[in-house]
Amino acid sequence: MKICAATGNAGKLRELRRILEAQGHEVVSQKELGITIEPDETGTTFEANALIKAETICKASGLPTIADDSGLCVDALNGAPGVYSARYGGEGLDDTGRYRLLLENMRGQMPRTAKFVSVITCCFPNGDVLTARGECPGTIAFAPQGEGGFGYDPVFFVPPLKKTFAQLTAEEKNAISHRGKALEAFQVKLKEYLKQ
Ligand code: ITT
Repeated sequence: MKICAATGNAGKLRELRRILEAQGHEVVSQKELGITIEPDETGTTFEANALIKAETICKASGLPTIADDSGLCVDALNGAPGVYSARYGGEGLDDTGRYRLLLENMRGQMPRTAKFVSVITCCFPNGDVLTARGECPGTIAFAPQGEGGFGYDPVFFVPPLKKTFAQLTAEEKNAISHRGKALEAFQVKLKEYLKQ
Protein backbone atom coordinates (compact mmCIF):
# COMPACT_ATOMS: atom_id res chain seq x y z
CA MET A 1 0.00 0.00 0.00
CA LYS A 2 1.23 3.53 -0.70
CA ILE A 3 1.35 5.33 2.65
CA CYS A 4 2.09 8.94 3.53
CA ALA A 5 4.21 9.32 6.69
CA ALA A 6 2.98 12.31 8.70
CA THR A 7 6.05 13.38 10.60
CA GLY A 8 8.57 16.19 10.68
CA ASN A 9 11.05 14.14 12.74
CA ALA A 10 13.84 12.77 10.53
CA GLY A 11 14.87 10.00 12.96
CA LYS A 12 11.32 8.79 13.30
CA LEU A 13 10.78 8.93 9.53
CA ARG A 14 13.90 6.79 8.96
CA GLU A 15 12.53 4.10 11.27
CA LEU A 16 8.95 4.26 9.96
CA ARG A 17 10.22 3.97 6.40
CA ARG A 18 12.52 1.04 7.10
CA ILE A 19 9.88 -0.96 8.96
CA LEU A 20 6.96 -0.18 6.63
CA GLU A 21 9.05 -0.90 3.52
CA ALA A 22 10.12 -4.25 5.00
CA GLN A 23 6.37 -4.96 5.40
CA GLY A 24 5.98 -4.33 1.65
CA HIS A 25 4.57 -0.79 1.72
CA GLU A 26 5.63 2.21 -0.33
CA VAL A 27 6.33 5.19 1.92
CA VAL A 28 6.22 8.83 0.90
CA SER A 29 6.86 11.49 3.52
CA GLN A 30 4.67 14.56 3.92
CA LYS A 31 7.74 16.65 3.03
CA GLU A 32 8.20 14.76 -0.24
CA LEU A 33 4.58 15.65 -1.05
CA GLY A 34 5.29 19.30 -0.30
CA ILE A 35 3.05 19.31 2.79
CA THR A 36 4.53 21.68 5.35
CA ILE A 37 1.63 21.67 7.83
CA GLU A 38 2.69 21.01 11.44
CA PRO A 39 -0.50 19.98 13.23
CA ASP A 40 -0.98 21.37 16.76
CA GLU A 41 -0.52 18.49 19.18
CA THR A 42 -3.17 19.63 21.64
CA GLY A 43 -4.05 16.17 22.95
CA THR A 44 -3.11 14.84 26.38
CA THR A 45 -2.71 11.22 25.22
CA PHE A 46 -0.54 9.55 22.57
CA GLU A 47 -3.76 8.30 20.92
CA ALA A 48 -5.27 11.79 20.66
CA ASN A 49 -2.13 13.34 19.18
CA ALA A 50 -1.53 10.50 16.70
CA LEU A 51 -5.10 10.95 15.44
CA ILE A 52 -4.72 14.74 15.08
CA LYS A 53 -1.56 14.31 12.99
CA ALA A 54 -2.80 11.43 10.81
CA GLU A 55 -6.21 13.03 10.16
CA THR A 56 -4.80 16.45 9.23
CA ILE A 57 -2.11 15.13 6.90
CA CYS A 58 -4.47 12.54 5.35
CA LYS A 59 -6.78 15.39 4.31
CA ALA A 60 -3.83 17.21 2.73
CA SER A 61 -2.24 14.17 1.02
CA GLY A 62 -5.32 12.24 -0.09
CA LEU A 63 -3.38 9.06 0.76
CA PRO A 64 -3.67 6.56 3.61
CA THR A 65 -1.58 8.42 6.19
CA ILE A 66 0.33 7.13 9.19
CA ALA A 67 1.33 9.19 12.21
CA ASP A 68 3.35 8.06 15.22
CA ASP A 69 2.93 9.78 18.54
CA SER A 70 5.50 8.57 20.97
CA GLY A 71 7.42 9.40 24.10
CA LEU A 72 9.41 8.27 27.09
CA CYS A 73 7.51 7.64 30.34
CA VAL A 74 9.72 7.57 33.44
CA ASP A 75 8.28 5.94 36.56
CA ALA A 76 10.13 8.10 39.13
CA LEU A 77 8.89 11.23 37.30
CA ASN A 78 5.26 10.08 37.37
CA GLY A 79 5.30 9.23 33.66
CA ALA A 80 7.03 12.44 32.48
CA PRO A 81 8.05 13.54 29.93
CA GLY A 82 5.42 11.27 28.28
CA VAL A 83 3.37 13.01 25.57
CA TYR A 84 5.52 16.10 26.12
CA SER A 85 8.81 14.29 25.28
CA ALA A 86 9.48 16.41 22.17
CA ARG A 87 8.93 19.62 24.16
CA TYR A 88 10.65 18.65 27.46
CA GLY A 89 12.49 21.67 28.86
CA GLY A 90 10.90 24.07 26.36
CA GLU A 91 11.51 25.14 22.78
CA GLY A 92 15.18 26.08 23.24
CA LEU A 93 16.50 22.54 23.76
CA ASP A 94 17.67 20.03 21.15
CA ASP A 95 17.75 16.22 21.59
CA THR A 96 21.01 16.43 23.59
CA GLY A 97 19.68 19.22 25.81
CA ARG A 98 16.53 17.23 26.51
CA TYR A 99 18.28 14.02 27.54
CA ARG A 100 20.77 16.00 29.65
CA LEU A 101 17.84 17.63 31.44
CA LEU A 102 16.31 14.20 31.98
CA LEU A 103 19.57 12.90 33.49
CA GLU A 104 19.67 15.94 35.78
CA ASN A 105 16.09 15.41 36.89
CA MET A 106 16.87 11.74 37.54
CA ARG A 107 19.84 12.49 39.80
CA GLY A 108 19.27 10.55 43.05
CA GLN A 109 15.92 9.19 41.86
CA MET A 110 14.92 5.56 42.27
CA PRO A 111 13.75 3.43 40.56
CA ARG A 112 15.21 4.26 37.13
CA THR A 113 12.63 2.19 35.25
CA ALA A 114 10.93 3.70 32.21
CA LYS A 115 9.16 2.75 29.01
CA PHE A 116 8.97 4.07 25.48
CA VAL A 117 5.45 4.20 24.03
CA SER A 118 4.42 4.55 20.38
CA VAL A 119 0.89 4.90 19.08
CA ILE A 120 0.55 4.44 15.33
CA THR A 121 -2.61 5.77 13.73
CA CYS A 122 -3.48 5.34 10.07
CA CYS A 123 -6.26 7.46 8.58
CA PHE A 124 -7.76 6.50 5.23
CA PRO A 125 -9.26 9.05 2.81
CA ASN A 126 -12.70 7.39 3.30
CA GLY A 127 -12.60 8.27 7.02
CA ASP A 128 -11.59 4.84 8.34
CA VAL A 129 -9.00 4.77 11.13
CA LEU A 130 -6.68 2.01 12.39
CA THR A 131 -4.62 2.35 15.57
CA ALA A 132 -1.96 0.22 17.24
CA ARG A 133 0.23 0.71 20.33
CA GLY A 134 3.66 -0.61 21.20
CA GLU A 135 5.74 -0.31 24.37
CA CYS A 136 9.35 -1.10 25.21
CA PRO A 137 10.52 -1.32 28.85
CA GLY A 138 13.96 -0.21 29.97
CA THR A 139 15.82 2.00 32.43
CA ILE A 140 17.37 5.47 32.35
CA ALA A 141 21.15 5.18 32.06
CA PHE A 142 23.44 7.22 34.35
CA ALA A 143 25.29 8.71 31.36
CA PRO A 144 24.68 8.82 27.59
CA GLN A 145 26.17 5.98 25.55
CA GLY A 146 26.14 5.29 21.79
CA GLU A 147 25.79 7.31 18.63
CA GLY A 148 22.85 5.67 16.82
CA GLY A 149 19.15 6.46 16.74
CA PHE A 150 17.73 9.83 17.81
CA GLY A 151 16.04 11.62 20.70
CA TYR A 152 16.51 9.95 24.09
CA ASP A 153 18.17 6.81 22.63
CA PRO A 154 21.60 7.43 24.26
CA VAL A 155 20.05 7.35 27.77
CA PHE A 156 17.51 4.55 27.26
CA PHE A 157 19.11 1.34 28.53
CA VAL A 158 17.73 -2.10 27.64
CA PRO A 159 18.76 -4.46 30.51
CA PRO A 160 18.51 -7.79 28.59
CA LEU A 161 20.86 -6.44 25.89
CA LYS A 162 23.04 -4.43 28.29
CA LYS A 163 23.03 -1.59 25.74
CA THR A 164 21.27 1.70 25.18
CA PHE A 165 19.01 2.13 22.13
CA ALA A 166 21.80 4.31 20.65
CA GLN A 167 24.22 1.35 20.82
CA LEU A 168 21.95 -0.91 18.75
CA THR A 169 21.90 -1.23 14.95
CA ALA A 170 18.73 0.01 13.23
CA GLU A 171 17.57 -3.61 12.82
CA GLU A 172 18.23 -4.46 16.48
CA LYS A 173 16.33 -1.39 17.67
CA ASN A 174 13.38 -1.91 15.33
CA ALA A 175 13.09 -5.56 16.43
CA ILE A 176 12.35 -4.60 20.05
CA SER A 177 11.34 -0.95 20.02
CA HIS A 178 7.96 0.57 20.87
CA ARG A 179 7.69 1.73 17.22
CA GLY A 180 8.65 -1.70 15.85
CA LYS A 181 6.03 -3.37 18.06
CA ALA A 182 3.32 -0.84 17.23
CA LEU A 183 3.98 -1.25 13.48
CA GLU A 184 3.91 -5.04 13.83
CA ALA A 185 0.48 -4.81 15.50
CA PHE A 186 -0.61 -2.28 12.88
CA GLN A 187 0.36 -4.65 10.04
CA VAL A 188 -1.84 -7.40 11.55
CA LYS A 189 -4.80 -4.99 11.78
CA LEU A 190 -4.17 -3.67 8.27
CA LYS A 191 -4.23 -7.18 6.78
CA GLU A 192 -7.59 -7.85 8.49
CA TYR A 193 -8.92 -4.47 7.33
CA LEU A 194 -7.86 -5.03 3.70
CA LYS A 195 -9.57 -8.46 3.69
CA GLN A 196 -12.98 -6.90 4.46
P1 ITT B 1 6.26 14.47 14.70
O1 ITT B 1 5.15 14.83 15.66
O2 ITT B 1 6.38 15.41 13.56
O3 ITT B 1 6.19 13.04 14.27
P2 ITT B 1 7.90 14.79 17.06
O4 ITT B 1 9.34 14.63 17.33
O5 ITT B 1 7.25 16.08 17.52
O6 ITT B 1 7.66 14.59 15.48
P3 ITT B 1 6.30 13.35 18.97
O7 ITT B 1 5.44 14.51 19.25
O8 ITT B 1 5.67 11.99 18.83
O9 ITT B 1 7.13 13.55 17.62
O10 ITT B 1 7.43 13.30 20.09
C1 ITT B 1 8.11 12.15 20.34
C2 ITT B 1 9.40 12.47 21.06
O11 ITT B 1 9.71 11.35 21.92
C3 ITT B 1 10.55 12.59 20.07
O12 ITT B 1 10.77 13.91 19.67
C4 ITT B 1 11.71 12.02 20.87
O13 ITT B 1 12.26 13.01 21.69
C5 ITT B 1 11.04 10.97 21.76
N1 ITT B 1 11.09 9.65 21.13
C6 ITT B 1 10.07 8.96 20.55
N2 ITT B 1 10.50 7.80 20.04
C7 ITT B 1 11.82 7.75 20.28
C8 ITT B 1 12.83 6.82 19.99
O14 ITT B 1 12.60 5.71 19.31
N3 ITT B 1 14.07 7.09 20.41
C9 ITT B 1 14.35 8.22 21.09
N4 ITT B 1 13.47 9.16 21.39
C10 ITT B 1 12.20 8.93 20.99
